[in-house]
Amino acid sequence: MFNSVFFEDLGVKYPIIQGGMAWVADSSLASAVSNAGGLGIIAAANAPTDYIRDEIRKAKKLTDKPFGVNIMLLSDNAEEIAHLVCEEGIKVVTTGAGNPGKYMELWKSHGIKVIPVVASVALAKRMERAGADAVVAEGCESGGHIGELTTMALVPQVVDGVNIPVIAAGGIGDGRGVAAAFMLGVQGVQVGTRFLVANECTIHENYKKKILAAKDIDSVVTGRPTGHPVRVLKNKLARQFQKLEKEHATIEDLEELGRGCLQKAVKEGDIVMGSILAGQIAGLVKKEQSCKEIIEEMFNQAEEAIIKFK
Ligand code: TUI
Repeated sequence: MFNSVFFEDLGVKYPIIQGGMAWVADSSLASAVSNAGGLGIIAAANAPTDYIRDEIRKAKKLTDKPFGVNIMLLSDNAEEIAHLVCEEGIKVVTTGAGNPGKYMELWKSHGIKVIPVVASVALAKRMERAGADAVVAEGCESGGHIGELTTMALVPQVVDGVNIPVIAAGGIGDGRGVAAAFMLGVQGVQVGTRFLVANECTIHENYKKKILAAKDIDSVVTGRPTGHPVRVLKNKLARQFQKLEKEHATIEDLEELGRGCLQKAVKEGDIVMGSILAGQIAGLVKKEQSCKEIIEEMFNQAEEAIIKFK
């Protein structure tokens, strides 16, 4: 039912992209998603270039299906990663937290499909003009760095604003969300939070437990004063951020507090003083499953949701 020419051309069975979650989306998760018929993504985040090269090479051994790399444009080594994906013959690049316009020609000349993640119609249009193959329209229900608009408001406006395929992201955690997104006119969905608890996701057990225990109102946005709003689950660190922000702390102090906090949560399982990036849909995520089970369940449920209205 959810046939998408864009994903078929990529050789991807289900129109689903796994979110490029910083320090989470490694070769294990990306290859499992790709093997399950979705499009797995390795997140470059602000990791060292050599580490990302190793992850790409590991993923190539773990899957013969296409997978992509997400480039976080605020990273100091974004330019190096932009060249690395060309050297490694990566087929799909997604980008986040900025405008990838300056790399577009390079990637197109290497036959890479470019899918920028956007949070506004204006950037979607700019990306289309620059040669993007599709865009992910990401609402502020998402975890991590976010824009201003909700998925429900952003996605149909981006669909109307561009002629390239649009993929919806933000707040999609089960088949009902997939079905709803397709009603808005998209060709696919991007899912992050649900994959945090996938069996093949290598994050610390404490992080997974925190997601599984989350309620609807357990996420909060910090970082607005720095110009980089980030959605995280509430904990002591998030409360300290909110306190400093209320006191109009300097950007340096806020950045100092946040340094290394994501890795603290992901690797060490520090869920008190680590950053637990997650979307608002965390409250819906109640069980650990394989990527195959997650994807098949989502699309079966989406079909059922739509059949109900026929
Ligand atoms: O990028 C993401 N999600 C992320 S990146 C990240 S690492 C990070 N940590 C702390 C601060 C900043 C980054 C964690 N999660 N999602 C895609 C996304 N892109 N959401 C919003 C945007 C975005 C926002 C503004 C894209 C472009 C933009 O403006 C660019 C322009 O020139 O208009």
